[in-house]
Amino acid sequence: MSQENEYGAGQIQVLEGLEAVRKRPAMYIGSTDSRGLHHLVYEVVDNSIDEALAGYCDAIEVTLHEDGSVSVADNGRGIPVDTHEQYNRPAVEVIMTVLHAGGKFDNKSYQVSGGLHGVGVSVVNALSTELEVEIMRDGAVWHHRFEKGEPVQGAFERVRDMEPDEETGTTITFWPDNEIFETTDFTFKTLETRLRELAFLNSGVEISLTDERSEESSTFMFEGGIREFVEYLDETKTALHDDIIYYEDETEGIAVEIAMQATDELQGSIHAFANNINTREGGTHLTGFKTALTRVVNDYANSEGMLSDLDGDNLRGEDVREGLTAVISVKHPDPQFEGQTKTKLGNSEVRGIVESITHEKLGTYFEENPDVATAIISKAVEAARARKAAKKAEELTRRKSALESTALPGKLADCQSRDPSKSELFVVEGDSAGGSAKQGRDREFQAILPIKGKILNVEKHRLDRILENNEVRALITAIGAGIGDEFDIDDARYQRIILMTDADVDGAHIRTLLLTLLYRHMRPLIEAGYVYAAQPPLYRVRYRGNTYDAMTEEDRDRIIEEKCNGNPTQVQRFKGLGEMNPDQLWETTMNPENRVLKRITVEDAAAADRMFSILMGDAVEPRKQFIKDHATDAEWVDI
Ligand code: 0RA
Repeated sequence: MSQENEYGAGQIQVLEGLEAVRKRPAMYIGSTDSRGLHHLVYEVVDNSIDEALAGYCDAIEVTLHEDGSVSVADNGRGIPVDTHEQYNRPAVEVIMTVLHAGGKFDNKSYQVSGGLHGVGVSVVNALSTELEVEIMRDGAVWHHRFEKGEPVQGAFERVRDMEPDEETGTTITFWPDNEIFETTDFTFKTLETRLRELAFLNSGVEISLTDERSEESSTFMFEGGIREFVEYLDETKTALHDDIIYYEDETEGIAVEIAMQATDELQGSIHAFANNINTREGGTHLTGFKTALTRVVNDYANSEGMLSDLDGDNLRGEDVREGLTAVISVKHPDPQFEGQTKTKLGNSEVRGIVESITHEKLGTYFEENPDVATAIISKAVEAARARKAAKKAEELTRRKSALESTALPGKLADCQSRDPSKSELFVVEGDSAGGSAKQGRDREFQAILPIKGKILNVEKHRLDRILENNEVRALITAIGAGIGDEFDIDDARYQRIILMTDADVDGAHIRTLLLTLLYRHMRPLIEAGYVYAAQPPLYRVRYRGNTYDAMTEEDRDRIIEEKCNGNPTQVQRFKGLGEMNPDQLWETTMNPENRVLKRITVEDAAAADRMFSILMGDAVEPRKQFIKDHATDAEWVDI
């Protein structure tokens, strides 16, 4: 084959590849909503993180520009600019246009790009109207430019010599294509959370984020790595020991790092990562850790005779993990991701490796720090006692409800449908709103459960106490899928659970209490996307026989301006759901044709855990601060 033919074939392959990405973007980046949009940034940052893991880069700067573009700059070696033999084009052009080309250039031991949706920067390029790259390497500054993934003819150039004191590196700037993405508006907080996490997971790398639109900025650099991650997660909690337990090891090219701390909380939170990817579905690293943790704690407790109160029983894993905050991070040369969302680590060898490292290092730690071991075990024994008491209480409730003619709570106005996929449960604050909702609903598929007053704060009580609360019990029975370890989502009687609370501070508080209960004890409902917040309007504007509902003050003002020429006939403010008559409630908030529901998602489990601990825990100052920080943007209902 002649040189020319080869070039032609390569060119065609590139164009076909880019076209495939633009035709089916979701296949490459998961989705084209806000989540997919933010993935573009993560994809580019992952390439810089790879440079850092290879030991050549220690600073990454992400900038959101006013014109909607984002740049990611690093001080790595710079993307190669020499001519790629096979393609007869600059290597940077190949990396930017050929799917999965990035990793093939360099034999890296761990590569994070190429992970979850890790498809390489070429995908970001294909999904951008424009992409510019500036490279400092081989003594010069180089530029190249692309449009919708295709190189702009003549745009590759050597701009100037590098100054003697200039650092090598790469800056990639891209403009996401608004014909592909539903939104191209980046959210500072979303990026900040992920970049902070990356900084924890890759100690010593400085990662900064600057938003030129709002002049917000953050810089993260953690010498202590995941130790500082645990400190951060436990910031508002009371720890049972000062030092963070930490160990690391490398076996057969697989690096394992674990940090943990026991707290007096009732909730534990273990966050497992593989090659910087949050493995929400767990996997072999998590299993190995849990197995060894339970064994080490029981071995120590037995040898010290600390389990005499448990009628000869051993501690269960869940007892030991109560109040435990842990971060597990493994880096693997060839990670296998499985599960529904590809966030479960599948490599079978990892289980034994994590298990034996934990067994050895944690065992030694306990021998050397008997005070810490004793604190952790006392807490676990307490948890085991409560677990046994809860079991008894639950059996009692079950027996009781079996005796009653109907197991469903009396306050529930159930729907007629028995098809969970069509059925909705409105959990409504207060009896008066509950009454309106019962009258206004479509009883075919909408059930109403009124909840009175503030429900129990489940963040502060164990399951035995939680089950004593009538409001909580009514909700559990109405949903019908059990609670805690016994929870089975297949038994859920509704696939939409809609929290309908007033649009005021009390309403937000009740919603948060309900969300805490769902998040802590029925989390699969949230993960399956079954949980929603209703969005009742705040204002009703009338003008010349028409009515318009507004969700916010800005909405109201816009309507007055645009629909009423600045002169509304009447503006009504709804103070609470109870003020709406049944028809209004149906029309504005319940009727599937008109209503706006907000699906509750758990974007980031670590952030959600922290949020619930802060919002529902004992420490007052951080809560005040949190609410002050988030009061205006209502985004915290999003978990
Ligand atoms: C391929 C090979 C080499 C570096 C890179 C790619 C690279 C890619 C990106 C993307 C963003 N920042 C980056 N930095 C480096 C290694 C080249 C060598 O051996 O010098």
